[in-house]
Amino acid sequence: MPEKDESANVSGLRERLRAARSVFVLTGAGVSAESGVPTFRGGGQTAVWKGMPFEVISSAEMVGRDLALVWEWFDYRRGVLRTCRPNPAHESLARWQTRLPQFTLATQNVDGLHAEAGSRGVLELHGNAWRARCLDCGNREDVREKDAGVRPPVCRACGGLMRPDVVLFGEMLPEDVWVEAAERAAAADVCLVVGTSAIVHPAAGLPVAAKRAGAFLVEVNPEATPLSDFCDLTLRGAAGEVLPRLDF
Ligand code: BV8
Ligand code: ZN
Repeated sequence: MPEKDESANVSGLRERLRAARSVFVLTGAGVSAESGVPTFRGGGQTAVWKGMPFEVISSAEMVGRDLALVWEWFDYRRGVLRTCRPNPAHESLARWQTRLPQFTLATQNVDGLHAEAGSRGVLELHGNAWRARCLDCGNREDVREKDAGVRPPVCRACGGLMRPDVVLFGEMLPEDVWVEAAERAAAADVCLVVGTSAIVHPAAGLPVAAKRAGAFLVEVNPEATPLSDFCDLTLRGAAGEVLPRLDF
């Protein structure tokens, strides 16, 4: 797309955001790519760990079969995340929240970088890798407060075994978070989809619901996705470069 149109689109969208009553943003691994967080599907490959595709190791079935291995996988993920800081894309979204009457940020990411950038009330559709949840009483604790040598960690409320507080494949999303996300998506007049391959459901259904409810749908992604043809505007670029240009 010629540069002129691109900048016209960007300034047009900036005006639309400035005038928006309600904005809904859905993010995926791509928004954290410039922070050094590996994506799951880059260049057509699916992330594999110890020979297992991530959909296998990150599955409810694996928690039942080998909880220790699931902890090893998330200990590895946290090891990578420990060196990652929010990038300009996270920072822009945190700023937008302070300038809009109704702004909702829903993420598929479990890295906690949106909150670290200052975003409040982030809807963590797939949970958070820094939290553990008790299999018996459901008590939640910050993994950084637990003895890293004890795996699986033990619940300080009831002594039960704990699991990563993330939504694994085959598991339902947290009801309250999902209902709020679906409501806000359907009420948005502008919906941005940033850095997601839009393959994993039901999260990928949110922008579709927003569009069906009348939202102006925008995709920010260097690559096309199954959502692209459904969008009113696609901005082909890196989130850390495109979002700051949309600051209003
Ligand atoms: C469920 C936490 C109900 C754990 C995750 C309907 C159709 C088909 C399948 C299903 C369906 N409904 C349900 C399913 C099954 C399944 C599913 O969707 N499977 C897929 C693989 C087809 N869904 C589920 O299992 C869900 N639960 O349905 O429960 C139920 C329950 C019981 C019984 C019956 C039904 C639960 C799904 C949640 C799983 N947990 N994460 C963990 O992190 O390990 S999913 C995980 O993978 C992420 O959270 C995220 O959702 C997904 C990865 O996608 P992305 O984030 O988009 O990342 P990806 O790498 O794929 O893409 C990155 C994109 O960024 C690319 O497009 C790239 O071009 C772009 N990019 C790169 N750099 C940049 C960039 N963009 C901008 N800037 C850059 N710099
Ligand atoms: Zn407990």
